[in-house]
Amino acid sequence: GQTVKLDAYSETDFVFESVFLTIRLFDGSAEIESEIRLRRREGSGADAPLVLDGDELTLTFLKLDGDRLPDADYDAEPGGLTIRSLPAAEAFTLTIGTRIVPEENTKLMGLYRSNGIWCTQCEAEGFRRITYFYDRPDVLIPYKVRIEAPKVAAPILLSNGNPGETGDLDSGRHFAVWDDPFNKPSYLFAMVAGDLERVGDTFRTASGHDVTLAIFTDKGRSHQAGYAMDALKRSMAWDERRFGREYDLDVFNIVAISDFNMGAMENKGLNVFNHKYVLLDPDTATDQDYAGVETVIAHEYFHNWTGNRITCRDWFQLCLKEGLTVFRDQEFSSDERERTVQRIGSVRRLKSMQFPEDQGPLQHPVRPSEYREISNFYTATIYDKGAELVRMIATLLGPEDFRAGMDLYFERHDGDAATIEAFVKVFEDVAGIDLSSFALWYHQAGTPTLTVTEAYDEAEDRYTLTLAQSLKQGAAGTGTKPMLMPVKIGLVGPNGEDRPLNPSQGGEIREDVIQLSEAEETFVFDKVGGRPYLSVLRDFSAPVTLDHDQSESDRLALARLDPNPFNRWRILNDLIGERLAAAAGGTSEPAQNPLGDELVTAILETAGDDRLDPAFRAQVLNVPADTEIARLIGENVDPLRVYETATRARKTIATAGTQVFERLVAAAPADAAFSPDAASAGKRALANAALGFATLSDGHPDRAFARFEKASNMTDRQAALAILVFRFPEHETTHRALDAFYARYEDDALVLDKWFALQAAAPGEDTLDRVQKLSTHPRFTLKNPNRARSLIGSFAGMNPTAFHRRDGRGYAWFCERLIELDAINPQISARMATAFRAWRTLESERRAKAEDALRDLAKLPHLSRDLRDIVDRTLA
Ligand code: HT7
Ligand code: ZN
Repeated sequence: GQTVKLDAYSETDFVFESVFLTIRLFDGSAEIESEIRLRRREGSGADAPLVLDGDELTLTFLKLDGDRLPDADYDAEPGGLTIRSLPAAEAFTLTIGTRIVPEENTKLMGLYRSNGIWCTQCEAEGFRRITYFYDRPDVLIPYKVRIEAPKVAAPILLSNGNPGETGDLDSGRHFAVWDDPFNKPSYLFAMVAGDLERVGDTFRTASGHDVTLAIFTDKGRSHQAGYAMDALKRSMAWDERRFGREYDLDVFNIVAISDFNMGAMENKGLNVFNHKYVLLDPDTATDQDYAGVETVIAHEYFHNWTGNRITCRDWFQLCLKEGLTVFRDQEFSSDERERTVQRIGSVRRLKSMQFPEDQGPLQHPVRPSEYREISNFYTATIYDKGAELVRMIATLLGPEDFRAGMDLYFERHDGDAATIEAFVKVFEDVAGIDLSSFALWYHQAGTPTLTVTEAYDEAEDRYTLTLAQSLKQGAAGTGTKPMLMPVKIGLVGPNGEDRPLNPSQGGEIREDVIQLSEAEETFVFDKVGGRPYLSVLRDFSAPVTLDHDQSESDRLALARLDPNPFNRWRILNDLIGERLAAAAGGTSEPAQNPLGDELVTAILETAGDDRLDPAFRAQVLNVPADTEIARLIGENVDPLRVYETATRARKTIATAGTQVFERLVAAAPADAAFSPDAASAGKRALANAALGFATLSDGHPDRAFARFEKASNMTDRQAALAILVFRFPEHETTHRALDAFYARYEDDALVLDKWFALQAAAPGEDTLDRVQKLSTHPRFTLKNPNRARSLIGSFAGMNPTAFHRRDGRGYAWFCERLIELDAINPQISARMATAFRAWRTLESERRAKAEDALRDLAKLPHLSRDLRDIVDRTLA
């Protein structure tokens, strides 16, 4: 495939002014008529042809100002349309007819059918699978859409913008017209037609405009859309409060679809969602699912301003909308829930998903400069590191200047297809500062290391702090210059008080933020009042790896004293990670207690401290994932040894904390009434973590099974089932629970996904045999992305012990599925293949087997461009 390069950007030769689409839906095919008003761009050659994008298209006719074009004037291929001899100066109308087969569209890009419903997914390059077009984000025009469809199969007809005329046609058909007054790029086009159920509501904007809200679901599921509607209204109100952004159309529609490649899509006025992020009730969804729905609803809604009103000039600017919108949804969740716990969740995600990407073969900068397949760039780096960069700007500027910068961004760029440079510039302008060394964060790939050195001179009562930053060259081969970063610190006294931060040398510290810009900077604090404990990188103020040789006693003191609650968690979590990595990375028999007694005591003290938020305590008990420990080890990783070491540590915590865990389990009745709020969810999280430890120490499944049976909600039911499946995979009790779960939920696709996913994630090499068997289950299919992810994705991405089996059978089986999947849906196969990204860090036997598997894949002639891109980059 061809590589697309940032510096090859140029404007289109023709300027599109508007488009009128007529979409005629039939069983078995769809006819599209696209009437585009356009003219040649001034300055582009008078004889330059019009070159339009297409993908697997069939042209049915082509007209210029109403007359058919002679065959000699154009070339129509499935992959593009080139038209010659077009008018030199005046505007004209092209009408393009195409025919497609939505029923055969298994890639789920463009127009496809899901469960009988016609729906579209156009980002990034799906519109070209519907009609020939300038399918690029810098072509912004108003769209008018007329949908015609059979009335029985599709009583509901939706598109972007505001609703217009509707009416009946012959042969049991009808039509609806939609008008979107806002200029938009093709990737934000959407259309849905089907027999859908509707939940309605209204929202009055701050300026008094009434908006009609609706969520459309499959028949019989609308009662599960109430929480999503509530989250939508809270998102709308929050964006007015926090960013002064109001909604701008008369209607806002959401449709829940069961076959969807990603989480959701922010099409203007018509968001299309994976139904996983809409449909919920306590009996079928966990607290994590509730939080996920809230986040995704908010995220897509926030895109209306950051993405739609201001979009991207080209796909290299993807983080302009994604990083910024993730930052906004994270802030929303922090305001709606509990800030520290939310921040812990975001940092965990960053470290478990983005850090490995940034430190491995798939490394790329937040603003890449080239790609082969853009769908492979919807990554943790673009989204999550992109959000961290916005967060750093907010931290560096402070809340007032940050808000002023955002206001200026909206004012200056409303209606634009903008760039990262334009985004950074608004903050330079409002704050009157030069952010060029900060802007390097967008271009330099990799996780910088922040090295911290401290010295205390007792005689002078002088404390010296040196911060140094460094960045290693990685796979992306980008620069390694020092970058401006905010380092939030505190000097903590023995009673947990923050001391003043007035350095006599090193420059001013505003509030608690050091603006580190050099490779190394030293700060001297005089008369500090005794040796302080250094609390550094508070709230994870920069996405770096911390290298801080701090004594265990200082760290354990901070774990108790630090006024910054995030750092109390981080310090314990880092200590656990380091200890486990040291024990699992060595070759000698790991110590009986790899954590050490004092750390275990500190963990238990926090977990048992009723003055602290239960959700926070649950996070302390959630020891770093095996993949995080593997990343910390860095080379010659044996995933089985990592798992065994982590299990040994969990057992030590369980044994030492029997009383704490017994008390916590007893305090949470299994049949308590359910409320999805964050405080109630936190209590369940703590109780279920405690149940896991209690089961580890008593060593039999009865208690988990009893809880499974009595549970009044899916959070507790799934947590108990996970304990059974993970700890006692072959026990008769576990089979009983799995069968009961299946019998209860076999017709609920989203819950059945959980049943597949749990079994695929059960640690141990034997899981492969069970997963193989499950892949022949009548309810298993590779065609539905959620189902494919639940079994295959969960196996390869969440189960290092089974996927990385020493004999290589895990890889062999996975690759066979990958090839099957690739013929159906390349975006999903490519994403799943990233499970190989850490292959070079494995011990030699597994490394060789993984490399063989990847090289065998690379040799196949018919891989999709998506999968080939990932395989080639992983091997490079
Ligand atoms: N902006 C949306 C991206 C998306 C997407 C990309 C590629 C293929 C399928 C897709 N579905 C949605 C999602 C978001 O970030 O809001
Ligand atoms: Zn997004």
